[in-house]
Amino acid sequence: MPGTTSHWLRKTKGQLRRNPHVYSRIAQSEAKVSKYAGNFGRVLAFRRQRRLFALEGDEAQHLKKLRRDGFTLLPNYFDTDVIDTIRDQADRLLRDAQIDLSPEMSYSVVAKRLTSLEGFTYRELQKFEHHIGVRDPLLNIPEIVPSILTDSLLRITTHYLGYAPIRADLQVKRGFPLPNVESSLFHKDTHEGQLIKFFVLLSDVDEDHGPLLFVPGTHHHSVTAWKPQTGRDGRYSDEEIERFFPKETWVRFLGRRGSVLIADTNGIHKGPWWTDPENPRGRHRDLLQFRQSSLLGPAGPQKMKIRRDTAKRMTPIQRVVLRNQLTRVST
Ligand SMILES: O=C(O)CCC(=O)C(=O)O
Repeated sequence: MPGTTSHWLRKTKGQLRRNPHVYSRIAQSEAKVSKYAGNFGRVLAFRRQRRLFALEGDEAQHLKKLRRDGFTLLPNYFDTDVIDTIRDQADRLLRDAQIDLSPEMSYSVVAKRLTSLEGFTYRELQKFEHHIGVRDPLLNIPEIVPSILTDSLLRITTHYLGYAPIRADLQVKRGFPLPNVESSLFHKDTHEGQLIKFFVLLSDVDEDHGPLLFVPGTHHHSVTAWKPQTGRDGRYSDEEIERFFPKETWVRFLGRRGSVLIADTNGIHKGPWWTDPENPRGRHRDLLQFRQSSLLGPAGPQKMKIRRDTAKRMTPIQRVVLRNQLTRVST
């Protein structure tokens, strides 16, 4: 019975998970299987496209750092004018409650506190929801495609994976200063497949305004990276991480809007992290996130809606990365 087998497998993995020496081997093998068995055709196709994806300028250095440390920072990468245009549109859509209702953007639904976020006003959501996202961001904020999905960022991320993703998705999200729960507690996204994300700050972020924190080197599935043990909710406490990775080594993604972080979030991370949610000085944190992964993910092959005219103007690199990821819509 397939259900029983997968339950048994999950249980066994859960038990092995307590042994970092064994589990780091399992996680490393899963990453290789995901790349070379699951995506071999894509790996070969990407190798044939080396010319199109040839790295330029300092992209090779970013890729090297990303492979070594699991993250790389590009401060003040985008003009604030471009970012403000996108952020203003996002603000309008969010305040109009035009929000993404998928499970990934509805923590209250995943935690079974609610059946849906549908029907809530912005003011209501702001009081209880950890973060909310804009509905169909590529369709509703079409500037994102030419302005943010730059060939340069896509070259770095696609080289990191080694193939065009099975799934790519984009979120424009607002995190509210609420007690640190859900993704504001340390976690790994998954280790059963490969993934790479880039994050663009849409609002200025300092220590008090919900930075993302990343623990360098934890994406390699080394024995040490598997030493911290999670609680029942699959999240790690700060104290548990600190036992193995001193606080001073944690990287905080701070900076001006337009700054970019590229990170392999199979490494340990959390965000938005609030030093004092009671005293947020009235601010939320706005972030754009683009993910490329080797997995379909729990939601299955959900496609992003995009206007036909935006899709027509995509660059050859965008076409490769976003192949099979889009539903074209006439407006
Ligand atoms: O919103 C953030 O700062 C990080 C979100 C996160 O944990 C993730 O993307 O996995």
